[in-house]
Amino acid sequence: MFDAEKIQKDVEDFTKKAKETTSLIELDNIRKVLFGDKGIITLASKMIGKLAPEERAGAGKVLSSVRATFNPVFEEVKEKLESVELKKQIASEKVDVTVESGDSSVASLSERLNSTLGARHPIQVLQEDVANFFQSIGWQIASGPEVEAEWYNFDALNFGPDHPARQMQDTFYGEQLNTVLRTHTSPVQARSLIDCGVPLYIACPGKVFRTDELDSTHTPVFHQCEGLAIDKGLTMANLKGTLDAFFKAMFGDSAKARLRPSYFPFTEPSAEMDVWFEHKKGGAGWIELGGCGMVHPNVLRSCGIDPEVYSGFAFGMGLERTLMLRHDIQDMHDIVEGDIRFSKQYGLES
Ligand code: FA5
Repeated sequence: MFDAEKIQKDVEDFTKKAKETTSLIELDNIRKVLFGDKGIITLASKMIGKLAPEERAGAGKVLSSVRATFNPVFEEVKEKLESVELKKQIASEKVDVTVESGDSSVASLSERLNSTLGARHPIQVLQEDVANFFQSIGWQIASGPEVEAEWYNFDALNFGPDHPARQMQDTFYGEQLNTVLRTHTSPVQARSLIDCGVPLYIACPGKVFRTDELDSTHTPVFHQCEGLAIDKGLTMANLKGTLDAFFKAMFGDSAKARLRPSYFPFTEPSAEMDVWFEHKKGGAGWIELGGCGMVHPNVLRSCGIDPEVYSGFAFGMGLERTLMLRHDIQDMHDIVEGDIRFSKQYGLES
């Protein structure tokens, strides 16, 4: 039954309660008692259709009038309470940068700032581990530009203009003539030989780009580390020994290197390099990590070095794949998506 008097009385009572409340939650509960799915006004509105036609207009007016009583009060109180809540929140998040630190631990700093500390990305940490190893054996760390001249990325490395090997690495070409996003870290070999001359021992970790789709083992933007050693009398045995020592530093004492014949325009002979290492979950085996070889005499000549006097070796490996092996990561997406929870598994520093 549509009881206009009772509806008006109820709405008056709840409007009074709304005026008096100091809580947004309670205010919303009051609204629900009137306008929720089974609220007084909602049920009354549904009843109108069942009234005799001559009663409907009157009932409609009653409902409009009680809405006009309640709604402005509700909006006004809501605005007032929201502004109070906001002020409280701002006050609670205020950081007093002048407060002296009683405890220098990272956790308490994080608590005081009321925020979450980040973590370094494991690829960044791996690049530093790799650089530290090569510095520890007396090599220097070199770098080069990511937007690279085609000459350094290909020509200086013995890829002729129509050499089919240019298609081996799917290249992003720059808008500026003869520029590319470097497809590997090998152009740093040529830059360093020209800039520094010989003898030269360098490692070059850095970002590289290829038109590969992102999937569980590929990403279009990834990292490599190049190694280059040029001196008098260097041989494949020096390459093998360097890789053995490097893999032990990266994967533990039982790790070792294996070379399998391959082809790169800038090395002759060339090899794929595999690492033997023990998996964290148990078991051990060979896994391919990158390419290597003795630097091609044409590369030395391009850089003004006499290949009759100097020889040397170079290698390049993918750091994302190295990280996947080292930490048993199954999917490349985890490395590139930038989710802080992924980086945090490796701690704040490692
Ligand atoms: C090269 O890039 C040569 N510059 C390596 C080299 C250096 C050979 C010096 C000889 C002397 P390759 O195209 O195979 O080689 O790439 C090397 C490594 O990069 C691969 O083994 C793999 O670990 C990694 N890699 C290649 N493409 C991708 C990709 N799309 N995503 C992630 N890692 C990749």
